Amino acid sequence: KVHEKLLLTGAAGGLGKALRERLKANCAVLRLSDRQDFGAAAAGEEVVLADLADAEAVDAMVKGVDAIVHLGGISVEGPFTPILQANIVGVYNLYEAARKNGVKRVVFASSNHVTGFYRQDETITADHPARPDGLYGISKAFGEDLSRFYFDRYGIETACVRIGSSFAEPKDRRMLATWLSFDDLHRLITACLTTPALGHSIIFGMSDNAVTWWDNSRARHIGYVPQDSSDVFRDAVYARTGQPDLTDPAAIYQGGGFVKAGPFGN
Ligand code: NAI
Ligand code: 15L
Repeated sequence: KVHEKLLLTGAAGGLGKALRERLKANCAVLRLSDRQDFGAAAAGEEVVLADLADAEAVDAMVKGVDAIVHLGGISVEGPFTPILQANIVGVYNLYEAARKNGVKRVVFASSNHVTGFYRQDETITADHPARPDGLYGISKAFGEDLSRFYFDRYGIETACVRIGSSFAEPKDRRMLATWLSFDDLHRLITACLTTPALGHSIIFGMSDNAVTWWDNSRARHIGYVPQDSSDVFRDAVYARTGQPDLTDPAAIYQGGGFVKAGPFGN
């Protein structure tokens, strides 16, 4: 077990639930956090409830851990204020707490929506400029920039994992390109936590899908080798979904339906 105490934020969410058991292999103690109650700690776990917008609570959540897997936050497009509080103020509070408490490595759940306005007929690398497809994608781009600053200024290493679509199975045709299995997500996080020199890195979180829009050649040093593929679901997904309207922005851009969400109020 590489880590003595590992913090997982967003533990009550979809990916938090999927990772709770899997991440126990990575650490002696897994500290789980969310703002909503998700039950008691089991053996080898600690539970610390905290709202990411509350700097004091975030400091207490981070104290004593040696690495962080940061999944907590608003995970879809929507009104600005909750995104501002959870994803922008929240990620600042997290890195300030990491700095004050000497945490040296973070895996940050970024999103493909940082680059959602690239087209589905182009392949991009981590060197392509951000093209967020909404307020949510912008908040994740902020997290990527903030974590780069904390690396340059304070030496805190971060992997920004631009997760594609991490669900039990791909739900639609777009997700055949963007799908990341839960086991591959765990493999990817493990690679980020254990690679000797992480630096500040951006990696697209995807399984070994035949069709892809993302090239991870800039992240070879992380040593992530996906073992699952959406390809086994292809026939079933095609059978239950119709031919997409190729003039629909949701079928043109990588971000899918997110590119036409909103506008939202505050
Ligand atoms: P989710 O919405 O199921 O879980 C997010 C968790 O964060 C929730 O349990 C929620 O209570 C918590 N949270 C929200 N605001 C908070 C706050 N202010 N303080 C403390 N906790 C707060 O999302 P999911 O699918 O589990 O995603 C986890 C992370 O991965 C998110 O950051 C999301 O943006 C990112 N991601 C997920 C993808 C996916 O396919 N599941 C794709 C791309 C990114
Ligand atoms: C995300 O960033 C969301 O958190 C997730 O719920 C999915 O919608 C995913 O992107 C996606 O693009 O499929």
